[in-house]
Amino acid sequence: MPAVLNYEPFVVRPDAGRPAPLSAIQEEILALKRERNAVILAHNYQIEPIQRVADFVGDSLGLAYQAQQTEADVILFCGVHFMAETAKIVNPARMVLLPDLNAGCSLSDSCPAEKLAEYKAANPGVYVVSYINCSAAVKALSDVICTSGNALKIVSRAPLDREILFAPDRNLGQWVMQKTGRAMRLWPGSCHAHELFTAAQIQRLRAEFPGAPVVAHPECVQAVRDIADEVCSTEGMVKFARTTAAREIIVVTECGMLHRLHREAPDKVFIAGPAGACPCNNCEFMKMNTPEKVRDALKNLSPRIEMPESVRIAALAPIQRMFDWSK
Ligand code: CIZ
Repeated sequence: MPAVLNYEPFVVRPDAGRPAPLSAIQEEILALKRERNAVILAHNYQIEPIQRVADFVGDSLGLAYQAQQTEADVILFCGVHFMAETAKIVNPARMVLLPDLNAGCSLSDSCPAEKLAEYKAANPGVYVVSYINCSAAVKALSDVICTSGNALKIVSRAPLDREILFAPDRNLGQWVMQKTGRAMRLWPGSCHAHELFTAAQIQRLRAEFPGAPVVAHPECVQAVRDIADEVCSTEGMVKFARTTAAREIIVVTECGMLHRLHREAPDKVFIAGPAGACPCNNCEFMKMNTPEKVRDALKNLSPRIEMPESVRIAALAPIQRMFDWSK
């Protein structure tokens, strides 16, 4: 294994002056947004041109709150399918659009609802804590939902007399067990993008940027989490970047996050964790949303997120419990 980097690192540096003017397509999106009385909610992992036209950029929890509270007629959700579904679950009166219905999630796919139903039937009494990265049908089978930002709090509040099944991310679940001391059964799922980070590559990057703290997402494998200076959700990363005395920060999560961090802490230097020989670890599902598809979704009011009302109502209960326990 080479002792030096085998790629040119992706680095976002402070830039002087004003941001570049909006492109024609971005202007078109903003005009359509007004015409449709739409709100654009974008996840931290979206590409920069989409983040720039969004009304709110955040993590799943922040986006779910925004979706619940909005009075706009249309929610244009720039993220992946389970996130747009969550918006529909919490605010069914709104039309929810997702620019590309194929924007899925490997974590969500690793836990099909039928398999979870079988598991529950074989293990009666198990208390199901599901990471928000799962389908509406899986949420409907869960007792409570959590995000990476509130997982420690949610698991700490789960009934002590029940055995917990944590689904679907085994890495996040393992981190929660380590931090809370609460034993849990872990569903064998993972995020294909976060599992690409390796401790060896992060160490090489650290040697290149001495003094830069490593901030890693809890969906990373334990070897990566173990060498990180901070393990936290994407919103935790924003807080860390704003408050750390360090000027350079190595960011070990999906690459879109660097754009959000750059806006929130413009005086800092952000270095992306690599995926193999690629300097930036992109989730191909998150990147399916493009400005063209965002514009077309607003123009055509399609593709829409719909689900049977029985599933929506069953999925709302564990989300509402998460909201209540997060206060
Ligand atoms: O919860 C989310 O939005 C994800 C996928 C990551 C994070 O930590 O914000």
